[in-house]
Amino acid sequence: MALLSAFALTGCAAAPESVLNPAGPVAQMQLSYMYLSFWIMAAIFLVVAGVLVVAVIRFRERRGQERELPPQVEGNTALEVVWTIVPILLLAILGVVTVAGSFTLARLAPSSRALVVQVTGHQYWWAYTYPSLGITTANDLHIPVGEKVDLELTSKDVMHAFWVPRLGGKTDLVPGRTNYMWIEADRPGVYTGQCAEFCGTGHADMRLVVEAQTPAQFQAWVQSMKHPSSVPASGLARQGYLDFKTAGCFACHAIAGTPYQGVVGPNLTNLAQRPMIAGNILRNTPANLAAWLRNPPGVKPGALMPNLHLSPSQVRALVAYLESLH
Ligand code: HEC
Ligand SMILES: [Cu+2]
Repeated sequence: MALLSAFALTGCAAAPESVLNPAGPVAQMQLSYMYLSFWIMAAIFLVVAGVLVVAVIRFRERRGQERELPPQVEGNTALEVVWTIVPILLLAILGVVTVAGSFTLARLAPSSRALVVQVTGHQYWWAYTYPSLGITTANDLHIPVGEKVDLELTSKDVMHAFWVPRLGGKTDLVPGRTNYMWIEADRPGVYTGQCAEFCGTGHADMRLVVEAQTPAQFQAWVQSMKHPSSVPASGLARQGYLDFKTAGCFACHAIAGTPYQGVVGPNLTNLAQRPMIAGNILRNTPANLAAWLRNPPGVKPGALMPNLHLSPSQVRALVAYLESLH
């Protein structure tokens, strides 16, 4: 009983990543298929369990019957036909509905209408490029609410899977090919998810954050990404800006508005605006940034940003610089 109630208690969370709590038309449609198959299964269960209970009660052994063998029945054409036809019909219903739904979901809006985001999986973080807006960011996907967003998904290294349960089902990111899906959020909010295809040591730390914003907020974000202030004029942040080069960060990271154009690691444009860092496992605070810079794989096992053995003053300056990026 204790074990069973433990299972029941898992339902007590606020359900931020539950497919039963959809926040957009794709997840809503997929949930309706889950209910359809659930109710079909529930009906089958009731029929089978009901027949079993009736048989157990009606044909139980009665007093005086102990020695008597009941009539031995075998083969019944009518029954055989029924339990062949009924499952075929049920599977046909499920098959037609889900195949039709899959085609609907795979049909992308004409690219002139929908916002396109190229999603690239990396061990262990997400890159997002908005080709029509000329913006690249990482780990923090911004979308406008009430708008269809076409995702073009691929991978730089191994297979990953994009899964934000409240917005839609999983789609794999496969190196060398592009998969498509679309999402849409009904309400503003932050929707979280998780890489859903084991991709290495840091797999569980490869989390997804989707910020659905009102069109006005989204436009403001786009403008801030297109015109970032990335080159501090003075102070500790200025020192950090220079250290970004001397410490070699620029070899892997790009920051719009600077000469730094590395593509190995996440784009850091407007990093201070992001709620989280390191594949969305740490809140974006100065202390966490400093801990990250001191030893990335120590903070996130398997992280492919090496420990660069920075001096404490370099860390201070780089944190000041990164904090100024908004
Ligand atoms: C060899 C390539 C490489 C170098 C050099 C490098 N990084 Fe990184 N960096 C990465 C990778 C890869 C990640 C993603 C790690 C992860 O989340 O798994 C990352 C992540 C980060 C993040 C977190 C970003 C986010 O969105 O989660 C910050 C901040 C960062 N690096 C800053 C720096 C700074 C500052 C330097 C220079 C001192 C630097 N990096 C040097 C590869 C590099
Ligand atoms: Cu992954």
